[in-house]
Amino acid sequence: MGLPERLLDEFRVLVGRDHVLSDADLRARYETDWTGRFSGSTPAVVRPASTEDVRAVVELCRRHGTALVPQGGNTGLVGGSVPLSGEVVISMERMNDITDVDLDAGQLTAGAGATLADVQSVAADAGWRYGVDFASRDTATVGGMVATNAGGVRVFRHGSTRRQVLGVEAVTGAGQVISRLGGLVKDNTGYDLAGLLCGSEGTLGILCRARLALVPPTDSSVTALVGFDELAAAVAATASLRRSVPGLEAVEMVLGDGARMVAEQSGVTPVLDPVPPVQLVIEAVGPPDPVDAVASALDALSGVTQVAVATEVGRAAALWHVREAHTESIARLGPPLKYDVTVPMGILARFCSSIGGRVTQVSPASATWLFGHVADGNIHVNVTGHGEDATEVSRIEDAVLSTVHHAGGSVSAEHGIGTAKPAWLRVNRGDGDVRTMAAIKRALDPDSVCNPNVLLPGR
Ligand code: 2HG
Ligand code: ZN
Repeated sequence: MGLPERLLDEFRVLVGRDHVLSDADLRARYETDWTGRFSGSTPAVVRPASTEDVRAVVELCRRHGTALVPQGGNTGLVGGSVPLSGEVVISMERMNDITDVDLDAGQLTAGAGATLADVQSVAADAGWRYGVDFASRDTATVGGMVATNAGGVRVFRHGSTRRQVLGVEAVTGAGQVISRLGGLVKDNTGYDLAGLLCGSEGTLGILCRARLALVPPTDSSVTALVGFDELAAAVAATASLRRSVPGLEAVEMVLGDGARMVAEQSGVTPVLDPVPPVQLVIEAVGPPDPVDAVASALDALSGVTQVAVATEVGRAAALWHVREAHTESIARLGPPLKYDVTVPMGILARFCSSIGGRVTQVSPASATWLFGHVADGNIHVNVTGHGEDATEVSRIEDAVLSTVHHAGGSVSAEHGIGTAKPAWLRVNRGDGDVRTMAAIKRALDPDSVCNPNVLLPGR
């Protein structure tokens, strides 16, 4: 693999000797994703401290024909931020400042290496709130969130990351610095480059900073865990809650076998016991205080078998546990296969009740776990206990993703395409879309320096 010593020296001159990690021990944590499924090796991890450092690193890589993989918190789930083909890792962890907090506009500027939790906490200190939230908040970083257009549990209310991003500073693969961090809410001066970089998975350039819009703070909140016997009743309840609870912020779904697995793996007793076949975790916020609206909305639902309600933070976290602990609990069963799909709402219940059976037809020993953002139609299909041979894995993938595609769904709702699913991009998006994406890639990254093996490999 190795890089010429001369190139390593040039990196050292650019970012400082301590920030070019070439020892195996130091590189290791950047080489494998946290699920353990995607693992590669890198000749060096380069850790820039500024946009100018990033520009210089990109230029150097262009000159030497060296590919870069950008990495933040390494919480991605589709192998998009680990060096699977010997790329140099450009780690954004040092660029973690949060600056220019504007109390009047409700905006801040976050470095690519700032964590979601840091953004949330600075926003709260400023009397505002960040509209995106998900379980890996302590590790996931702004660069990765923009690169994957990260979603999470509040998308139906506040939109995904793209909706929060008012501008970016980034270095394209062609070495151009794009910088528009003024936070103008209305700005129709040409192409929306920030919007283009959202969801580009590091293939067009390296994100350095983002100007983020904040949402109003809350003064009250209520969380409910609601049990159902039937999936269809839970899906119908989701629609009904969206219509009737103005402050609704989250409606998440877990199933009975997943809830039991979480209890077993985490050692935490289920809140709803006996565990119902389907549970919704609901959160609504005020002002105005949402308690009465949620209580009367719950009363009006059909098919509810159990309810637990919390208005106090600690108890609310206990209600969320069954949902939030899914990813980590599944990981304890061994590296899972992950499919992150959206299906049209009209077939969501049918999809959830049939997809496990389709998977076991092609992989009899496997278990399928379903959970996710029911209000968006976004279900996380995780498979464990499957055989690892390539034919079985591809049959499982086919069983899940072709069902989704034929149902008019998306093969990647929020995690991206990464190195895991490029073959499905053409199937799901069609030739015209993929050729247009490839043309954009060639224009912004003509030497294929930025994540060349992700999303559009070989373009
Ligand atoms: C979530 O919603 C994340 O918790 C992770 O998107 C989903 O582990 C997964 O498959
Ligand atoms: Zn999710």
